[in-house]
Amino acid sequence: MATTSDVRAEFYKRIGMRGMTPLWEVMHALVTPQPAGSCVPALWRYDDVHPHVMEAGDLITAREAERRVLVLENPGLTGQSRITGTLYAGLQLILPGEFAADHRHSQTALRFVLQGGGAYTTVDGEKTLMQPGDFVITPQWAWHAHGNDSMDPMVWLDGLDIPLVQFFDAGFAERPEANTPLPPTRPEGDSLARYGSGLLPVDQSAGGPSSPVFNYPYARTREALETMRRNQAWDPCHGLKMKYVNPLTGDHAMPTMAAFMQLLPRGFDGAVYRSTDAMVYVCVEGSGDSIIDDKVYSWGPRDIFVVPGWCRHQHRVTSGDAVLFSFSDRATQQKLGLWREDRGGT
Ligand code: 1HN
Repeated sequence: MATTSDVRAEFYKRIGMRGMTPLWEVMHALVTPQPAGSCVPALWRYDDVHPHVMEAGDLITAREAERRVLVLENPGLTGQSRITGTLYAGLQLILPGEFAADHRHSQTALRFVLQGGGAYTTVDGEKTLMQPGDFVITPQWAWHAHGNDSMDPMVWLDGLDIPLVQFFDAGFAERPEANTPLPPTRPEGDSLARYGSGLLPVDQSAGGPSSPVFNYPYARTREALETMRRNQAWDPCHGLKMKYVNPLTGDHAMPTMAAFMQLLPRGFDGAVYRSTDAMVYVCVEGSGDSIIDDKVYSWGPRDIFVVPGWCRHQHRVTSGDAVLFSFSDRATQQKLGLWREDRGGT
């Protein structure tokens, strides 16, 4: 006699041939009480990864590689070029004298400069020299190239919304035939002066989905935090945390990714926090511990670590004042009405 499960299995097979499958077999995996992603906590110590980044510099030129990057893969998502479920990250090296040619793509990119000084990126015809701690964006479909006319190798962290764009199957890219730089169309510093000085052109209209400011220099960010600390209560979870914004809208600087810089004072012992966006952190100054799901991750300058979405965590400062840069897909989640946070919950 055929059992119920035999009969059901035979039914599933027949409907499978017609492109159907029973919801009741998968529903609990599709709609979970809590987020159930594969992203796990992770930490990359700069001292561990840096020698390998430099070794890549001996193996391949920037021209040959197009972009010489070591991808940071989340240990829960190996083989997928993802640092979180929705974001890509990598460490890019550009050596003195190198040029990484112009290209453009529908993915949005951010850079966070870790090491070096005086290499440049060109975004839609405007060049900007980069320094450690600078936050630089490349809006979707903007031409961009990188070069290094300084004496020092430069390393930065790239963050892109590649998995998100993949999910929508909306990826396009374009590379010109020649490797020659596109001619400059605006002088250096133009966009920061025009849009990032607390002023806007009087007849400025809406603008695109990304901020027209594309380099947010660390010197300015650091000074803002230092000035604010004199008259600002420390948030129990975040210390003093600011978001990078598009001055035309007040929204996040990029349509898909949000980026932040926070100051945690000497001795800070933060309260437990979680939010639905998995965060990629970079320590800029100081050192500390983050307790993520009851495990301690210790970080110092240039270390990179990941807090998965909806994962309880708290930050503790162990030396100096600490400054943390971070980015996530919060800009997307908020637009879709998905973002949630939970302060101090147990
Ligand atoms: C890209 O365009 C850059 O322009 C870096 O520096 C990393 C990873 C995947 C796809 C495009 C860059 C990238 C990338």
